[in-house]
Amino acid sequence: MEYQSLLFAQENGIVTLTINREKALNALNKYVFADLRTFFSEDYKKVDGLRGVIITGAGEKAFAAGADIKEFASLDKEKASALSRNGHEVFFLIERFHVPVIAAVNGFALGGGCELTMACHMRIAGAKARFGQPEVNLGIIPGYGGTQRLVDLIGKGKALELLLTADMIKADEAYRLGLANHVVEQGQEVAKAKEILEKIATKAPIAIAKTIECVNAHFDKIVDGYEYEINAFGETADTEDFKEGAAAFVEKRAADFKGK
Ligand code: DAK
Repeated sequence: MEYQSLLFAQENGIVTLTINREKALNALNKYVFADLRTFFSEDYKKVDGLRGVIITGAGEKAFAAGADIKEFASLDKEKASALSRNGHEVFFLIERFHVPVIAAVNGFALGGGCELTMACHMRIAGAKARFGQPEVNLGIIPGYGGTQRLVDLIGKGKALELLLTADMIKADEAYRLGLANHVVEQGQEVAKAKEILEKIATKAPIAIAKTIECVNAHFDKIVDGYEYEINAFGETADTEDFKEGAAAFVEKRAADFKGK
């Protein structure tokens, strides 16, 4: 698959998307958003046996140092809101994706870059990763879900501190706060993400997809997450994979899940 601002690679059902704007520290411009939308709404269907996606940044310095400041500097209110809505739609596609998406954070993840990591299901931080929401330095607020997902991930008090001070935090602090799932040696972020995705790939695909849906339901202000889980549980119990999983347990062998 060919993209303007993303590099695409796949191996054993695991896709790696690399934001490829190294000279601009992988700042998220309209092409990055368009490419992410294309992959997460359409192109993923072309990947045989897709079991996980990794998003990372090109080079050694940045995951993504924000939305592209040069692109949004001259927007009026309507255009800015439209752009924000577009970003939200793309990030919801990622957050609601049916297979796990992991951000391999290889450097700066600031503003829109930090928001992108938070739309992913997990974050693996390299030792040089830096997270922050510096929007108030520019006279704006986060426009791609940062005021919401940061609170969900680290709690109101710490989220407000980061959002209001615009402080950048290091990988260890992100781990301590629960923003990063793991901190690894610099350069090992993608490898760690692959290790996690390969483990998940041995589980039943429908159960994985339903688990993601249920956890997202917890944060949905309209949906009752408990009701959602009750229904989703019924659906997983009605799959061939559940029969296979139970049989494999009794027969003391590894399950061979088919995603049915
Ligand atoms: N956008 C565009 N270019 C960027 C960029 C960004 N966010 N960040 C870095 N670059 C470019 C720099 O301009 C520079 O380009 P040249 O001058 O070489 O052409 C190149 O990347 C290298 O950057 P530096 O020379 O600054 O590198 P340093 O190592 O000295 O510093 C840094 C690294 C990450 C500390 C620094 O680059 C920095 O402070 N970058 C900006 C961080 C930041 O404030 N990011 C934006 C956060 S606000 C919206 C929705 C959402 C948002 C906005 C609007 N709407 C719906 C309208 C979200 C906004 C944000 O993300």
